[in-house]
Amino acid sequence: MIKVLSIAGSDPSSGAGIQADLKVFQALGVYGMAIPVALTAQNSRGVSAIYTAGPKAFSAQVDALLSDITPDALKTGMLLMPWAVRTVAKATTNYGIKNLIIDPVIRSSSGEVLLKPDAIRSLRKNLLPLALVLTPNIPEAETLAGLKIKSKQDMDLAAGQLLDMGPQYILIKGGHARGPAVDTLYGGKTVLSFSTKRRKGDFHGTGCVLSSAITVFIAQGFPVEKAVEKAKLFVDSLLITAKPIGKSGTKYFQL
Ligand code: PXL
Repeated sequence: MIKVLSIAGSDPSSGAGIQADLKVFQALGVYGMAIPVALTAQNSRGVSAIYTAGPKAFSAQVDALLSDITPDALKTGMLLMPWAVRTVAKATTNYGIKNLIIDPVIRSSSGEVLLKPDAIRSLRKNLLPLALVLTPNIPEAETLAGLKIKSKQDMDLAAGQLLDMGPQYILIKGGHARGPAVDTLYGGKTVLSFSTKRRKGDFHGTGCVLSSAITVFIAQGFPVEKAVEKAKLFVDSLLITAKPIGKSGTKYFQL
């Protein structure tokens, strides 16, 4: 049985965070596991409060799980605190986890901080060196690389700087720019662009669902290039059928 683990925040509306990740794992036919590092209070309008699991409760979950079960791939989402980043980094090394996919969630769409500044520093220093794939959107790539991305050249430069921090692949997601949604995958010898149609509306959890799907396909043994291609197609099919479920117009995926 192929097993994948998400370490991320909880979203009770279940369009993002560990709940969305588990739905993707289920939909794609692998055994999904999840450890919440933080609880968000949120609905379709945005995040209204954030609480952490606390370092003890978090480490206890990580050690209990990983001392017994080794996932074929691990995905991280909202980590919030530096101790969470350090615990994940230690666990990845100590428990010999091979495929680490990092979705460097820094802010929610509504602007709440989901990764504190000292956690960003820890992510750069402790976690990025262990990553197989890092999946920033443009604002996250700007923050992590420390430069503004206004052109394709800037994006190439940011990707180069991020690769220097250790991940084997960087997928920069262009969904927040105008025009078609173009994501670019940078690896040691690879630069590949994936273009999909821009779908109408505001969507909740697109980044979580994409990185979870990439995680599944990598756990199943696909090379990173193929895993990203398949995950993009999966997300695009979900964008087409997404519907608003709450009082805001934000669309949620039918998973
Ligand atoms: O989509 C970013 C994200 C990830 N994880 C959790 C979230 C959000 C956005 O709100 O709440 C738990």
